[in-house]
Amino acid sequence: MNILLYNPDNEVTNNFMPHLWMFLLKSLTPPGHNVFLIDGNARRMSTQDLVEYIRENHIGLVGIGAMTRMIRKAYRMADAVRAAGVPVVMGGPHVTEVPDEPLGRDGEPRHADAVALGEADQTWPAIVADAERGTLKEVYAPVNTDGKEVKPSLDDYPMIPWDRMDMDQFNLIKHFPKMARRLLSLFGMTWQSFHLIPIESGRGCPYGCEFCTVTGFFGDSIRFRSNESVVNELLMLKALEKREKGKVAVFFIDDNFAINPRRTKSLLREIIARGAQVPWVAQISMNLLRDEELVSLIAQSGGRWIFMGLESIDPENLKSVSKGFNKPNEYQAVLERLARHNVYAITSFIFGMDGDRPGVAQRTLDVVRSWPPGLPVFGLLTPYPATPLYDRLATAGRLTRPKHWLEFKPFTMAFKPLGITVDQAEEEVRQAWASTYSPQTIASTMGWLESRTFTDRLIHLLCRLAFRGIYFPQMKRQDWLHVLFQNRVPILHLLAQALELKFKPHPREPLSLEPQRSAEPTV
Ligand code: B12
Ligand code: SF4
Repeated sequence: MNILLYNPDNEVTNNFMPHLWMFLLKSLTPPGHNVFLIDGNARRMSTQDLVEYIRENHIGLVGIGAMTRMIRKAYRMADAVRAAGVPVVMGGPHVTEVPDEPLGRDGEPRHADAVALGEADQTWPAIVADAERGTLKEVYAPVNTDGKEVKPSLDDYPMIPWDRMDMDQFNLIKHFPKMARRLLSLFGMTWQSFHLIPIESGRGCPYGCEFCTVTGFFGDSIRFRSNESVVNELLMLKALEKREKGKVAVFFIDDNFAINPRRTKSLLREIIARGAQVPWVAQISMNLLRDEELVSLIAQSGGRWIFMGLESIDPENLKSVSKGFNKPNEYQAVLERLARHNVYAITSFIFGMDGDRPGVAQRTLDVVRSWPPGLPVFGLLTPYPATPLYDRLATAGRLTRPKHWLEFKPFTMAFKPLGITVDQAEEEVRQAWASTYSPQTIASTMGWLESRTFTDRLIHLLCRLAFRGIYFPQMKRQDWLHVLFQNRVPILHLLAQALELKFKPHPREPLSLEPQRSAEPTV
């Protein structure tokens, strides 16, 4: 049977990384089937395009996965596929949280023939077999014979054959406008491909922050892959990058990559010992980054950026969403420790919490400016279905758009905040993005980084220009030209340094994006 796995885009921004679930389920598909993958972020499709694709490729089953914010588009695409006579199975966090919605058991139209609840590693082969026999059930749940939920172990995690898959649609270089590619080649970046690959080394997070779906979905039992399996995957990617004359970076998508610091350190040591370093990004909560040894190993193993949900600079706000383990008075020290090792942070903030008052963006920005530069991102507190936050706000009658996902609008509140109006909260988030990614802020960030390596400066600048696109989508050529023109001073300054390094290379600073050695002593 020919199977299509499809992940819709959110119709607003472009995602920069393929979704792991598609590759994982492809690897877990029993032999004898052909699995096609389409990520709407890389290959935007209308309902008609999708139906044509399905007909041309004789697809017999379509699997659709989506986060809450893409679900509206996912349903639209699913409706078109079903109308063309091909069965649809849906999976992922959203349909697990509200399974009655895709199955039309809530009195609204039905969108899926079947749903896969929770982690589908073990149910997927059964779904494929049933679909082939034409006996799809409505619900597939990972349960044992007593009906108790079973979380898959990651001991026998499959090797995802990245090197044998057609990764063309995920080649980020191809999405760069020609002009940007030419500019990058002046900086020595002449790669044929650039792939950001998602890898999971473990699942689960026990922290239970009120707004987060992870503890409910993956459970508080943490599971890890073996070090060997993760390192082998990295080595395969390194071989792929060599073969393609391209560049590979990795996003460890674990919710809390250092949730068990002893295990994380042992994995990082093995990466170093086996020479499996590639530049990587991971999500780690700030409380785990007090550990100097861990940070040093992160740097030596290729870690470049750490995504941290700082959420708020107000301890009371943090307590109100069960995230009191974040300590705002330690943020600066943690970020400085990372920066000493040439590791930087993507710091995520949420506005609209109960303690927020007008001016919260400015107060946050004032504090952020006193830290080493990173990539701050801002969002509004969003009640995702089946989270404790959703239930609290629903009980208090504060939800203004209880099914906000069916009318998804980015940066739009779905509930009444306490100390600020809906309009003010939305304005705060706009202001935070505009100020953080203004040409003035980008120029001053580059000034701070002047004493850092050329590589650090180049990556900061590229990320700053790209992250701007999360709030101000930069889809067209004119948008990019405008951004480049506005930021011409730091770009030209960096270009001059690149030319200088090319013709008068500095022995201690090669023109390369390979992980640089940490300035700190090794562990
Ligand atoms: C990596 C990641 C990102 C990446 C990019 C996504 C990507 N390209 O991979 C980035 C950083 C960009 C990101 C952004 C956001 N993310 Co995010 N992200 C994740 C994260 C950490 C990992 C996703 C992952 O690959 N997991 C591992 C795979 C194996 O698990 P899985 O996707 O759940 O798939 C399994 C099952 O669900 C199932 N399955 C999934 N799909 C399908 C489909 C079929 C057909 C079947 C049968 C089964 C099936 O089978 C898989 C194997 O068991 C998850 C948390 C998590 N641990 O999952 C959050 C998560 C998905 N993100 C979340 C959110 C909220 C966001 C943002 C909205 C945050 C924000 N405010 O900006 C944005 C939205 C991005 C967008 N494009 O619009 C929420 C989603 C909640 C929800 N109900 O939708 C999650 C769950 C985290 C959370 N805090 O609750 N994210
Ligand atoms: S620490 Fe992160 S992943 Fe864990 S519950 Fe909190 S927000 Fe979710």
